[in-house]
Formats: sequence, C-alpha cells, structure tokens
Amino acid sequence: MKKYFFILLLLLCSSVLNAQNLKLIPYPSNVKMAGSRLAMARGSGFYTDNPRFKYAVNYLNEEIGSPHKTAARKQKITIAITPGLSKPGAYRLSTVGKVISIKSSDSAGVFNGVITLLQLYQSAKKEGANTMLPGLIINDEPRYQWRGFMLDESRHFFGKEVVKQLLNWMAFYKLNRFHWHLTDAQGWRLAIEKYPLLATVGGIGNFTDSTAQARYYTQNDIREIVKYAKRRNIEIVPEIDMPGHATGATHAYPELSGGTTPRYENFTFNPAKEGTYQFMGNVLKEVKALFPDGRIHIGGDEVALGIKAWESNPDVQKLMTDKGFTDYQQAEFYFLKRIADTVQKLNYKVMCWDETVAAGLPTSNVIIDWWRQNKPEVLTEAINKGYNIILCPRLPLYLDFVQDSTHRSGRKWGGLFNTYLDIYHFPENSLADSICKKTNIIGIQANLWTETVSSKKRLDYLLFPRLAAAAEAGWCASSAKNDDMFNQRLKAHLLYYKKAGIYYYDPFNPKEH
Ligand code: TNX
Repeated sequence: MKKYFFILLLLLCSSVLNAQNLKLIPYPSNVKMAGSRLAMARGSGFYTDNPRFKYAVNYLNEEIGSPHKTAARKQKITIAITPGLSKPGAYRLSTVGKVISIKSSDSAGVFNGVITLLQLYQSAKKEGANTMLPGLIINDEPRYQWRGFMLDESRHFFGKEVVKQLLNWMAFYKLNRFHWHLTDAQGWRLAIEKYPLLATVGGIGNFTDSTAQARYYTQNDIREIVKYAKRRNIEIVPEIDMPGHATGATHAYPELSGGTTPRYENFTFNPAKEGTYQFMGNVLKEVKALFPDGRIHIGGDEVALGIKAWESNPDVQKLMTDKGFTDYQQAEFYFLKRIADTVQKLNYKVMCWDETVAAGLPTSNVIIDWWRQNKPEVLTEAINKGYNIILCPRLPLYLDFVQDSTHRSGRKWGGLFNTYLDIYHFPENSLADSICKKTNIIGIQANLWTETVSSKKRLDYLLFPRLAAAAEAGWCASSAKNDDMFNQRLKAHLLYYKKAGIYYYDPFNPKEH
C-alpha cells in the first residue's frame, strides 16, 4: 500500500515539475527543472536593484497586475549584463533558490528573460494565497534576430488602442519588429507637418468606404506608440509605400500623381518630376524624426500595376527620352534608387518589397522582404546578391488568408489558406534546407493586410492563435518543434485570449466562422 502511495506521489510530482508542462510560447532552447519551487504571496510583485532594468521589472509587475509601488513583499530579481552569451537576445533565467536571476549580454536578452518569467508566472499553480513558480534554469536564444509582424492600417484604420494591444501581445511572444504599413491607395495615415493635406485629405476613406471621415495618427500619437513599443523591446519600421500604392497621397496632392487624372485611378507617384523627390525628401525627414529606430520601409511593390498610366504622362515620356530608358521598369528603378539614396543620406537603413531586388539598390544597409512565394528565383537572387532578407511569403505568412477551409471571411486562393501549423513549421515546410540555412536570412514576419478586415473582431480572429505560431517559428529551431507539445501549450494560451476578451479562432474546437 505504502509503496503504491509513493509511486503515486512520484508521478504527481513529476507531472507538476515536468518541463513539458511549462506553458511557454515560444518554447525556450533549453530547460532544466530543479525540482524546487518558489512561492510568491498573493499581491506581491517583483523588484530589482539594477536601476537600468527597473523599467522591465515594472513592466512585469504591471502585466501581472501587482501594485508594485506599494507591495509589501516583493520577489527580488538580480539582473546582470554578462558578456559571453552567444546571440543577441539570448538570456539565462534561474528561479532556483530564493532569488530569481536573469543574465544576458544585452538589454533585449534581459527583456526576453523577463517575458519568460511573466509567462511562467501566468501559468503557475496557485496554492492558497501563493503562486508557486517552478524552480528551473533556462538557457535560451532566438533563432532569428528579426521576428516581425506587419499591420496594414491604410485599407482599414484601427487606431492607437488596438495597436497598443497588439504591441502587448507581440511583447508577450517576443516578437520584436513592428512593420507599420501606414500609407497606401486607400488612405495616408500619418500626419506630416509640412504637408497637412496628406492626413486630412489623404486620410479620407478606407477599403470599404472611400468617403469615410479622415483617420490618421498625429505626430504625438506616433511618439506615444514608439515609446510604448520601445518599452516592450519592439522596433517600429514605418512604411511609406512608393512609387506604387500612392493614391492616398496623390488624392491630397494631385500634382504628385504619375497619371494624368488626379484621383483614385492613378496609382503611382510621378517619377519624372523633381517636385516628387523634394516632397518625398521632406516627408522622409519627418518620418525619420518620428521613428528613431533607424529604418524606413519604402515599399516598391506592385508598381507594374500602375505603370499603364505612364504611357499617357508627358513628364514620364520626357524622362524616358532624356535618360534613354527603353522600358518603364527602368523609370521605376530610377525612382527607387533616388529614394533609397535619400534615406541613406539621412543615415537610415532601407527596407523594401522583393520587386526591388532587380532595381540595383546597394546591398549594404538594404533589407528585402520576400513575399512572393511563387517567385523562389527572386529569393535566390536576393541571397546571391548579398541582401539581408526577411521571409514573409503569402503562403503561409499572410494572415489575411483564412485559417480554416470552412471560414467565409478572408482570403482563400483556389482553396489555399494558412493554418497555424503551416506557420509553426515555417520555413522548413516551404523552403529547401539549403535556403533555410542561409545566414543572410535574418528573420521572418507575419503580415496582416486589411482589405478584408474592417473590425477589431475580424482582426482578432485572423491573428489569434497564428501570432503565437509565428512567434514560435521565429524563435525555435526546427529540430525543437513538435505538434503535440505545441498544441498543449497553445491550449493554455487560448485561455489567455479568452480572459483578455480576444475573439480568437479555436483550432481544437473549430465551429466558429
Ligand atoms: C499585395 S504584399 C500587396 C498588398 C495587398 C496584398 C493582399 C504586397 C507587398 N503588396 O498591397 O494588400 O497583396 O491583397
């Protein structure tokens, strides 16, 4: 009898203390369970003596809802920057003994350690008035330095509170780059002081209603959001899409249009007018002042769709003759080179979509977003030319595609869609091993285009839980992936979404549409 009791106890303990039970997403590279536990009293929070990282610990306290300013009993965390951890963003977290410690070689790693602690706390067992943190040592490092998410706010505008909530979830999943698609044909969403009509006129309308009242971010909004993101270890890359997808801007300033009539049908900026370059130079200066993280995305996608109008544009015709261009793509690339040069003269790095791989931009300080999964040769070309590359192919990384075959709203291409497991297994499920190993692939990114997304509810439904899968794909080695284990952890995270009032898709109970 006694013997069975002990076996039962052992089984119970091992299930409580088993690393497999940790509800961490993304899952850490290495976890060692110590068998101990660390009790935290209800209402207590965390503190650190390290002044440099008080902000991170305060963030943790806010997230767990601890009144950290007044908490009587607080759990100490020692935080140290120690050289020698191999990758940027790597950290070591220990919860063994009485004091929690986080070590890293950089502040990104410290933040990542704090986030792991936050997730441990969220999923910790409660015993009476105590939260029981498992005693463990985690050594962890990201697979990719760039773990991104892109939101299109031109097609539909969601506003500050939604963006902040997204930044919170990104931080929770250690996603560290927010690509913000702020301008497009359906609306210009960023106030520029020198050209106020960009926002007040260019901001009118959206994909569903071209007359909707102007919606845009003021410069104060932007500063607030940039600060909010920084506190969460998230860099923001603003996108000013050009020379295509320009109608939001040319709606406000028709003289910039590459077409002959001023409004919607004209898709590009005029590449043949010096005024366009002056205008963009001034816009980019303000963009740089607002976004301190050192990168601007200049678009460069789908210009071919708008080039037709150049045939009847006398300025463009003159440019073609003067420069001896024989096809319009040369004019497009001429435009992109001048803009890239302007950004680089501002000491900022350039990002652009993969159509620009052929444009002859300098390879240093230019990052390419590879999105056309039906053009693997473009990815190979970008790799061979030596560009740094972010992988964001439509399949499986576009989140405007539905998650399930039964879903009605969202995109499906001849029945194709993107499940959370398609994302989880990226890139090995999509690209040859030899490509996956290329070191100039610096990251992956999930993109949400919003032509089909006009409400917060729909936004949530497309994002969750695929954001979690994207985070794990960006962080974990392919050898560490396991569907069953991921599903187990994900189930716990669905409860977090529920608690937060998120309208998520439940892949384990897929009855909603
Ligand atoms: C192509 S992806 C675009 C976007 C659209 C998206 C989905 C990319 C760089 N350009 O403008 O929103 O397809 O329709």
